[in-house]
Amino acid sequence: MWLRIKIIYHFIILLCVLFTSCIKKERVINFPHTDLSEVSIIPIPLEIKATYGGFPLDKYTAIHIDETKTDFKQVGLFLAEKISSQTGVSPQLKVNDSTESIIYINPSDTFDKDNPEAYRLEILNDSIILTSHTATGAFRGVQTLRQLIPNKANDTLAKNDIWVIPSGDIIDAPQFKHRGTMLDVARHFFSVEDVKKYIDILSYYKINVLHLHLSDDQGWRIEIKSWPKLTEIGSLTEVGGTKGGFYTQDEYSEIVDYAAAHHITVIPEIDMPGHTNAASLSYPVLNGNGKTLKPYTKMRVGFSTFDTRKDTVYQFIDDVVRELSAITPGPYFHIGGDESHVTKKADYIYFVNKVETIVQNHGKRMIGWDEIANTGVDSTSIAQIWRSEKNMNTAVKKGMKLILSPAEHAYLDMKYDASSKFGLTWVGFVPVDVAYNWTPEDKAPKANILGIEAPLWSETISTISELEYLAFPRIIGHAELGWSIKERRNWENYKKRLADQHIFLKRNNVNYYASPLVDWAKE
Ligand code: TNX
Repeated sequence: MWLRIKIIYHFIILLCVLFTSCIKKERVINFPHTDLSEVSIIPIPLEIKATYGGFPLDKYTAIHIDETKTDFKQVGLFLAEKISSQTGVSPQLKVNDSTESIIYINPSDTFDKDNPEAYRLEILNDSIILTSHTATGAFRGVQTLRQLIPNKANDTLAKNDIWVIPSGDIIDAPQFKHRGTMLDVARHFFSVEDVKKYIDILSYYKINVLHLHLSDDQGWRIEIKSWPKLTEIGSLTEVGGTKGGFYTQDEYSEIVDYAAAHHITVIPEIDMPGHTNAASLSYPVLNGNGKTLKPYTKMRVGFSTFDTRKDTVYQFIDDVVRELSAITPGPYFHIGGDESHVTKKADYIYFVNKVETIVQNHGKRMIGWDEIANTGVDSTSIAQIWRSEKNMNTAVKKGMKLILSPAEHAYLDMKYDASSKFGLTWVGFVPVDVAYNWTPEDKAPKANILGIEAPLWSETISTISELEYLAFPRIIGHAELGWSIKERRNWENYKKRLADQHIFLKRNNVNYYASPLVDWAKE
């Protein structure tokens, strides 16, 4: 029965397409057409075929929205909003008599079911058909479409501005299902508005994971209702002695919802058993390093630890994981686990195994920095590799999945070069080409690689503009590494496409570092 309704539905859509293309005399647009395969798209799609025509986007364009599927409808509304903020024309949301060109957002039951983010974009001279199995796939396709809209109207026909989108066929899907970035809001706090702005730009490049580092020695950043002193005391500080801050649970949910609307999953991280000075300062019962607790606002870490043999500590962790998991729809919980230099080895192993059970009891899958591979974790937990190849190999032997964040390529907090105003240098400089020129798919057996993540630690940055300076443009290359297969990637070609991002970044007031390695386009 359902199948029959679906077949009829698709048949009606097909008839509509045929009908509109028959009754409307196809508009002949006399602009020089761009070759679709020459447009600067990042990440570069899997397949692009140019057909050397053009789709006229103007005030007579409509977006055909399937009203029965709310998630696809949201994608259509998102596209309408972005078109109107970029061009000033608002596409019609219903096909009517004045419609001359139509963008179909087309849910398909059969299209690439195995890859929920796959999409196809067929650009014809009077219609664009965006097809995908899921709304997430459609959302990714919308980002590609946004990148195809020329920055300026190609011309004006009888006072009608027209943006010509080059015609052709794009078939696309990501190589990794996890393409993330981590933001450290513990060393310096960033407001909900800052995080939302970051999400806007990340989603344009098809990043789909935002990992929030919510606690560290210098500050605790998330309201936990059963342990209120974490925010009353632990949130007050940050690096350098300025005033910290925290998200209420409502504010955290606002970030999670905003990310979800951009098809981005949020992963919360509570770093432990080390990196816990702010938590122990709030509740000294948790402390395991035997030292007098003081607020900490410097950068060096590795001195703090929870008392891993105390029941109260596990009661505390259970409450934190429970409250945070309840407001986190994504499947993961990150427990940190790095640089626990003053936790005895046996205590560390005991601790990680107990916390793994707590995380699983709250319905989440555990992620930890690569050190956790040296404990009895089970194969469902995930190791985030930042430093140690040895730990990576141990994790692979255990059958664990990996998130790759090798500092020498993926760390967004490293200085680009000697001119960088912000950033650290412990792994050396990470210029824009070094950030791009590595091959994650060759680092470990592909079956073990869940994906990649570029961390942005915030010891040296405290404003959104400084955040942007370190993140952009390196995160854009990282987005391509996560999405596009190595056969499609090439620095010389990427560099030209990156140069063209200047206009988008400028329009969105993003303070990127104009690296001299790139010949930035002039407007
Ligand atoms: C190492 S990467 C850390 C962080 C620092 C970062 C600075 C990792 C798991 N731990 O605590 O902020 O270096 O680059």
